[in-house]
Amino acid sequence: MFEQNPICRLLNIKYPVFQGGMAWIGTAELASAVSNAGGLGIIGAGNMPADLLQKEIKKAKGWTDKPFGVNIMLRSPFVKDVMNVIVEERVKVVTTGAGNPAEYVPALKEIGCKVIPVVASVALAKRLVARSGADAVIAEGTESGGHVGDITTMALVPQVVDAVDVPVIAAGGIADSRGMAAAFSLGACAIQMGSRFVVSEECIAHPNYKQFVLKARDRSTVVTGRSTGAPVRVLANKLTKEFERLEKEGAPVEELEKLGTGRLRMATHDGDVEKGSVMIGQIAGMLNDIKPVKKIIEDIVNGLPGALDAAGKACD
Ligand code: TUI
Repeated sequence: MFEQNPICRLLNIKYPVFQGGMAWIGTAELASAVSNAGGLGIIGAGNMPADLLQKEIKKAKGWTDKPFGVNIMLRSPFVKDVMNVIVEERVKVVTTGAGNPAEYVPALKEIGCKVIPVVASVALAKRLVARSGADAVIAEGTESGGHVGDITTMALVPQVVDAVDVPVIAAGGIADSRGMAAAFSLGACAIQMGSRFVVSEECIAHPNYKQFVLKARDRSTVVTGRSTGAPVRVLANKLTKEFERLEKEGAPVEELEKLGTGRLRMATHDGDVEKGSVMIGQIAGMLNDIKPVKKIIEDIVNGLPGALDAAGKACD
């Protein structure tokens, strides 16, 4: 299985399954578990200072001999130093998020790093492939958790597939074999999942965070921060109510940004799921159990032929 898959061949991995590079919880623990299970684990640099990221990379190197990646959050104040650490550590795969990584691509390609930006639009996908030489792109729909664009996975993936000549990884709203089969039907050749890995045994998120995700239903998430230019999908709670009230009142961007500062860590590490920012995708409503990473990946991959058959049966 997957011997000819372009992403497995490009990255030398067993299964075409990426773990989304989540800030604060996409740690070496989770990334190495995903890589050891045959997927691509990704350390989420988020707003992490470069020295801390370097420690995570070294930990991951100690825990897996398989390829793993780092996600660079382009809005981070430390992005330049983070880039230097990535070059120094000779990281094999970099994904980027929350912006346009064009200026950083040449330095990464120089060290032989595969560069795979997350895109939320066809225009950026085209630009990054044609002008910057991105090796693949992750087309991420608005179903995702955290920072989001506004096009759904269903509409975005086939349009990106048609627009570029590199492999496309589908992300947003995928958490089981049916989602993987759908992504393949849309022309993607790999998937990226974040939410599913949050409720894994290896994810270091506080137990309150995981339980809040397990309780979520289909309509439990909201997107806040559209007015600040940084829309973020999170589980509705006291924080989002306060945010929405201020947004409606037309509060200045600085006030809204101040309200959001430090809130992700408050949820992921302190376990305050009412005042913290509980980033998660719309598929959270389907997540009902905490499993080891290896089991998550194997269940999805083993269920894929059945899911593809089921789709075929609709044509009988
Ligand atoms: O990056 C993510 N998800 C994230 S980053 C994050 S940390 C954060 N916290 C508060 C505010 C902002 C970030 C939490 N979750 N996903 C990848 C992603 N990238 N989704 C959408 C985009 C994106 C959006 C616009 C990528 C490029 C883009 O282009 C802008 C441009 O310049 O054309």
